[in-house]
Amino acid sequence: MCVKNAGYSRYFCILVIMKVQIISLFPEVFKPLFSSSMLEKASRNNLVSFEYINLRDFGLGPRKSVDDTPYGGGDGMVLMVEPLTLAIEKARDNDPNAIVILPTPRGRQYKQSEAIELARSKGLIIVCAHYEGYDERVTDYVDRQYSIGNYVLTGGEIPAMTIVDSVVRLIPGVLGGPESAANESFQDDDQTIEHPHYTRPEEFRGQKVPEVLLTGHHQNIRNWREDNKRK
Ligand code: 6GU
Repeated sequence: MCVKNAGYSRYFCILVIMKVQIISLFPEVFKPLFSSSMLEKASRNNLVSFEYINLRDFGLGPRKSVDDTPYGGGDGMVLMVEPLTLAIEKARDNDPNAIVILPTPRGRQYKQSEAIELARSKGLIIVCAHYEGYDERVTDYVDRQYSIGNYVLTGGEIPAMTIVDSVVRLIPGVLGGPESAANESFQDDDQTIEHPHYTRPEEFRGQKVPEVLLTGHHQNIRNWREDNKRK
């Protein structure tokens, strides 16, 4: 990206690279998504890089254990604080200014406004917890905790993918045209949903494309699009 330096009539060109480090016991699940479509193109163009840290590498003892039974009793296993913290510290050593994110149903609701804010960062570290949960003491080593909705998933991988996708597409140069990111859903206030879209054919099984979109009348089309946002 090239920016004009205020006061000097010069342009400075900077390579915009966002480094995304994912801490997970299942790093392989990310590869199909991150090596397809928009995300693949973004990494090919050096707009983003993906790196994986396997939590197992920080497991304790000869069996590389990462979890243990919960204090106080109950079902399931809890990810131990030490392997999680060591993995986060390793990722922070690689990128000291990165924002550390823990996807968790206990976090605050993830919204487009957060995606916009995260897209300004040069580095993200996403910690995918699993099993019944994680030792709460790890939260001292993270900057943000986000939930992606009011339901429970088995692990942080799908929320991590959601966050990465929503952020990377906002990095300048990732989307098609200059207006793509500006016009779209949720842009202003986490509320507004973009208007519906149509392409060829004009008629499919009796369903017609709204007449106004075929007229070429730009003001009427703008009005129709404005009226057909979901608010
Ligand atoms: Cl971020 N994690 C898990 N495990 N479940 C969730 C979630 C996160 N957000 C909604 N449900």
